Amino acid sequence: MGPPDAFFEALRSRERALVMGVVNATPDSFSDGGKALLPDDAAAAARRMAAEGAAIVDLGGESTRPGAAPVDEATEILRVAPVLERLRGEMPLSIDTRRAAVARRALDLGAVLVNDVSAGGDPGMFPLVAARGAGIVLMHMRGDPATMQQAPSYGDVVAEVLAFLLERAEAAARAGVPRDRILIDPGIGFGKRLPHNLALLAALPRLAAHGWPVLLGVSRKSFLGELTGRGSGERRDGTTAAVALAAFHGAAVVRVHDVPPARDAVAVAQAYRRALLEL
Ligand code: HH2
Repeated sequence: MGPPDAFFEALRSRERALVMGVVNATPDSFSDGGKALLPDDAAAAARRMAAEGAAIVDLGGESTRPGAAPVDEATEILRVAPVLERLRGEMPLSIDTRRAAVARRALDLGAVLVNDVSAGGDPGMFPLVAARGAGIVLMHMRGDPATMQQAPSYGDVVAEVLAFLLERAEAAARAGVPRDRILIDPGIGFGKRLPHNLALLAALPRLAAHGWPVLLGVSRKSFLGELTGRGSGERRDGTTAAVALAAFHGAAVVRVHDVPPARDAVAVAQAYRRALLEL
């Protein structure tokens, strides 16, 4: 339980990265699709994550994995609204959507954050989030999920992603979204090949240097499979290593499917960082 602003207060006063737990009320999400399609199952998963230490739970009704087909607005709302109804007031909730209409319904039902992988692609999104005093995650994606992994290429991936994110953050602020409720996210795996993902992870301090809190989603992603040889059906424990590195290098929020190892990784990373500063 917490007041509606508990998440933003935690973000402001954080000493370590916050953990965002992922609940996908979808049949086709890449790692947990189908597990939480029933509202009671999704709500139970969210409650478990909050108990395990998630500062916020991100609920999605549309898969954005590479190659995923888009779903219509009504379907997306039908998937997420019953879950939000069940969880209202219990924990800070985020809605993972690109559509302002879905975000509106979620904010009506108590969500405090919109996780928008299109960074305000829907022209209604920024005005809505501003009018509600909610927060927004602005993520970089090249193309759209259906096509984004078809030979993405960049000149200077870090410079391009950073310029995009800074422009979107200023646009959201101009539209009236409170500046301390805007987060940026380089969008690991969204229209990026392994070298792009690694360059963006390595550039985390540079991304964070502009003052916007950085959210990072590495959980179980295919770049980890490329590095470790673990297939999509296997455990990708590389997630925990990536979370620790992200937390060490200044990520504000880590978005994960499995909260306990992320929580522990963040605790270790923070202690390590503090010890390093005291050397
Ligand atoms: N990754 C996924 C979905 N949403 N949002 C942000 N801000 N950052 C991310 O890296 C990110 C995201 C993909 O993961 P998942 O939700 O598990 O899969 P799917 O999109 O297939 O539902």
